[in-house]
Amino acid sequence: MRTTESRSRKAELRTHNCRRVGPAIVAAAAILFLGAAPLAAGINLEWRPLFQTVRAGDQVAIGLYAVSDSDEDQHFNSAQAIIFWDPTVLQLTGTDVTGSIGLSTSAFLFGNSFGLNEADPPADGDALWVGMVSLGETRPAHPAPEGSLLTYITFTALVESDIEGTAVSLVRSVTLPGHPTARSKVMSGTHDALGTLSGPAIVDVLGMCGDVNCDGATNVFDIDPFVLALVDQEGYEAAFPDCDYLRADTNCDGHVNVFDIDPFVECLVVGGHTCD
Ligand SMILES: [Ca+2]
Ligand SMILES: [Ca+2]
Ligand SMILES: [Ca+2]
Repeated sequence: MRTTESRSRKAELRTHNCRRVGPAIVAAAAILFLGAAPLAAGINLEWRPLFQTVRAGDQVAIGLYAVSDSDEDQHFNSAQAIIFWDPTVLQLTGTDVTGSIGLSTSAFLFGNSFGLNEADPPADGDALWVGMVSLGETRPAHPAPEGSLLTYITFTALVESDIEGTAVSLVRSVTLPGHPTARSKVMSGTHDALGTLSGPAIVDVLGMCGDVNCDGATNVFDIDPFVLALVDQEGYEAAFPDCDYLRADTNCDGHVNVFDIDPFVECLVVGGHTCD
């Protein structure tokens, strides 16, 4: 069960998010860079989430960028990235190359020899993405901060995430039982030019708007729980011990009160109300 402190922090987070979130959009993402810089020039792989805060049911798109670690463009002809995520929170749906630098292939190739892509699309929290340009061609990895968008990796947010958000990670190598070792790579000719991998992309998934009884849908069955939360927090928490009381905070100001009634009705009637 969540503590009062964590609820309070969540309220702060929501309030913070609400100030700057359009329809489930946050412009910037906190990206941590891990690992020592390579000795030779390299091409780094870096996450840049398109949206950092979403609601359950929303689409999630995380940009995968190739970033030259020198002041000059570096060229490559293919790349692959091992991706880990929490499949109970996010469902991988595929890739989207809209606005990318143009790859002839951007895919999770089903049944690859490393055992990572066990389904199409992979569903168990680990996958190997492969990107290739046409034979004989190369693409530039621009220096930071521009970088080069390889592809978006797309997910559907299934459920509300923990207070810390849910992490989507880039992994340098992994060995699954009975399979050869898979490695993330950026191939420049026959040379692997991979530099560093960025830290995890963190996506904060908020509960579905107006789903105050936590059954995954917003409908008339949420009305009584909403009213209960409004008038009797303890009663609500006793009746719905696994639900976050702040689900009733439909205007995302960190409090549950009469000012949440109109936004709740909006959630109920039109669905998908977001805090903007
Ligand atoms: Ca897998
Ligand atoms: Ca509900
Ligand atoms: Ca409120």
